[in-house]
Parts: sequence; structure tokens; C-alpha cells
Amino acid sequence: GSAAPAGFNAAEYLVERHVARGAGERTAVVSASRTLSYTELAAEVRRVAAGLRALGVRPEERVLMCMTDEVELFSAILGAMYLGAVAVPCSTMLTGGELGKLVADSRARVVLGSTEFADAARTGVEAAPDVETVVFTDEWQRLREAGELERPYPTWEDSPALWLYTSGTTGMPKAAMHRHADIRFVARNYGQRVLGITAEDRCLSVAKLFFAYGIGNSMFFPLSVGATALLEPARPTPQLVAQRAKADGATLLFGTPSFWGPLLASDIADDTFGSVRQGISAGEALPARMLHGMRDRFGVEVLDGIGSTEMLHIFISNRPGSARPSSSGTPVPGYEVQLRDEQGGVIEEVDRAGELYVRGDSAAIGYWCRAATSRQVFLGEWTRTGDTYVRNTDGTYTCLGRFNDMIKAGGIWVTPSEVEDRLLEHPDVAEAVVVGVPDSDELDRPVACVVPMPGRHIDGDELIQWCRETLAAFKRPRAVVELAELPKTATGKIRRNVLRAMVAR
Ligand code: 3SK
Repeated sequence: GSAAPAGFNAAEYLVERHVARGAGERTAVVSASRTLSYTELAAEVRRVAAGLRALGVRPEERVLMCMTDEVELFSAILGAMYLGAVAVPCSTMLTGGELGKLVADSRARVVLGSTEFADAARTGVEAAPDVETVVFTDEWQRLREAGELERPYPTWEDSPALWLYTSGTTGMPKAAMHRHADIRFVARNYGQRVLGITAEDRCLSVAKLFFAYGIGNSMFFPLSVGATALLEPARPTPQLVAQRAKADGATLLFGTPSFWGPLLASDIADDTFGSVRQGISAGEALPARMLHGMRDRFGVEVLDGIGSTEMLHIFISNRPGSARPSSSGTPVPGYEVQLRDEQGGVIEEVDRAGELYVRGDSAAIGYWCRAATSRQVFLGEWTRTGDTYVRNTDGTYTCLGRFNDMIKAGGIWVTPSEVEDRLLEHPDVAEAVVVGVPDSDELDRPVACVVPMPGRHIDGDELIQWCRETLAAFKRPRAVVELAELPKTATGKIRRNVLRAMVAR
């Protein structure tokens, strides 16, 4: 039989462990409004856990959050885990309708929201009959009044801790379900063994806590070693991030190519990032121009890596001191990767493209209530990434694009069919296909290719606005191309590759 499950609670590991070891006075988190020591954060986590329990939340139930990066979200995620419940931090970029689908899918009975998202949250909750209580940050005291939960719920390594919604090629986003042990695994293998994070580090992330990339950067890695998380609730413009990095002495700066590009185009002073010992990039492949620009102008080496929500964080990465342009690097300790051809055969040769598969102990246990999709993605110990990669002669891996039609815009997945469905609701549109078209930095942007209804013409700006009415802004097409017809195969399937090449010209 299998061994008895080992006890482990990620919130205790990330917060109370440091207090128990006498490091409670160290700074755990600096937000836009407050600074909390580990002792203070531990108390806050125990209070939120007690407050959630008083609202009737039971271990293993979901608590959904639509909140900005502030101390409240930090303690909500950790408080839910401390109670043995499941934290479900959701994107703050979604419309009320989009959020409602996630709330209903999760079957959360308690929703926590930042007051500024009250309208979206209220609309969302209307579509979710299971929700009993919504607490906004301006009534947070309600959550803190029930005293402190004395001790963490005795979760096991394999108990569910965190769900992160991710988009798919078709249909609704689905929740990748992560265990308590996954959090320790990514913190040890990427945070500690690749980045060499120590208690002296101060982490600043452009990606927010509701992204897998962001929660690792701003919570799991710093808290795993007693370091400091720098939280910023506002949109991460280059000016704001530069100001926070300088004022708060960031040592690790986590970004994406869609941040490095505007940063390099800005007039921000070259000595701004003097405290930063390492830059990190993920979300999209880092263009060589940005790697060189960040090093030559700001003196910051940016390590490119690839991760996924399904694996919780980065599993192929460059290494400090030897970042190689146009490469995601080599597997992170604890992970193995394979390239497979379309028949599933393992590719041994270098320079031959294949789909990237990864094996490692932080893989999600599946998608919530998506058995068929889970069986296609989580194949025993191996997880399919959907990315096309090659192995170079030096053993590093380079990304060539997607195996399917998904588009990564600004580092965030966009499901073409979701945007196409919206375009097709417009009375002027007969056919619509959305493809990812590379810009001058080779970063994909969604472009809508549209065939008008007979006798009609397409107004591109109006169609983009049409999409913005019901879809999150990051999903909108950045351009609209009118076509007389779409390229199709003999059986009527749209030839997306041909379309991509047509509109890229
Ligand atoms: O997009 C990535 O490369 C990534 C990195 C870390 C965690 C999650 C993701 C999707």
C-alpha cells in the first residue's frame, strides 16, 4: 500500500516557521500602505483564518479572491491555507461576467474582494448561486474580529492549497489544483537553488499575485527563506516599478518582455536599479535585444525561463551569471523535460522541434471538474506544455511557439475562440478568426481577421470597442484586418498558419 500522508501546511512553512525560529522581527512584507514583520503577518494570517472559519468555511472548501496586491490579499491567501481551505486568487482584469463564471465554477461560498472591484464582484456573484458571503476590504475588520486560529489545520503534503484559473484552447478557464507540497517544491528548487534567494533579498514582481508567476515571485520565494516581499497594488508602469525598486531597495526584479520593452523605451535613469542583483523574465520568450538592453543600460542581468500554471512556476531557466540570449536555459533542479513528436515519440536529436513535456513534483493534480482535459494534459508523471521547443547543441532549450492556437498577449493567455465568439455577435461580421501576430520584438499580439456580412464593411475601432464591452481588455484584438474570404482546407478548416503569415506581412 502507499505510505501514510505526511503532515505539512504551506502557510505555517511560509510564515510561522520563521517566528518559531526566532526571526519574527524580520520584515515579511512591504506594501504601498504598510510594513509587517513575520510576527505581525503570522497574527494577521491567524486572524483571517479564524474569520473565515466564523463565516462557515470548512477545510478543503474554496475561498475566492478578486483583490489587488496588498496585505489583505497576502493574509487572505495564507489565512485560507492555514485553515486548510483552498485559496483561489482570481484575475482583477476580468469583467463581472467573466469573473462570475469562475465564481460559479469554483463553487466558493465565500468571496473576498478589494472594494475598487465591488461592481465586478457583485455582478460576478449574481451568477453564482453558491455564494453566501462577500467581504470587501473596507469591511475587513469583520474578518478580523473572530480572534486568532490557534494552530494550522493538520493538512498533508497532498492536501489542496491553491487553485489558479488558466485559459484553454476552447471554452472556459479551468482551475489547476495545487497541493501544499507544490509550494515548498517550487520555492526550494527554483527560488533557492536557481535564484539563490536568501533572507537578505527584497522581491519586486511586475506580475500580480493572482498569476502563478506572481505568487511565486511575491510570496513563495521570499517567505520560504524569511526574505521581504514588496507588494504594489497599482498597474506596473515602468515609472512606478522604477520608483518602488529604488525606494524599497529591490534585489530581485521579476518582469515580462511586455514590461522590459517599455522600460527600455523610457527615459528612466540608468542607475535606477542599482540595488537589483538579478532580473528574472517569464511569460513570453525574452527577445535578445531586451536581454542586452537591460544589461548594457541598467546593469541588470535578466534570466529568462519558462513555467506554467500547471507546473506552478518556472521549470526551465537560465542560470545567474550565464544568461544565454534566445534560450529559456536548462531544466531547473527537480524537473526533467522531453521533446515529443506528433505521434508521441521522444525526440533524442538536437535541433529537431517537438512538443515540450515536463516531469516534476509541482505538477497540478488536475483541473477541477475537467476530467477529459485533465487526461489530455496530465499524463501520469508527465505534463504536456503545448509549447514547441528545440534542444540546442549546448543542452539549452529554445521556444519556437505554440503547439496549438493559443495566443500569449503580454504574457497572458488569450483563447482565440472566446474573442471570435464575441466578434461573431456583431451584426457586420460574417466570419472571424483571431491569430497571434508577432510585433517588431517577436511578441505575439491578437489580430482579428474578419469577413464582413454581404454589403457591409468593417470598422476596426468599433469592433475592438465591441470586444472590450464584454471581455477583459487584454483579450481585445490589437488590430482588425478585413478579408474577402478566409484561407481554408478542402474540408473547410481554417488554415491559421496561412492566415498568420498573410497578416504578418
Ligand atoms: O509563463 C510562464 O513562463 C510562467 C512562469 C511561471 C509561472 C507561470 C507561468 C505561466
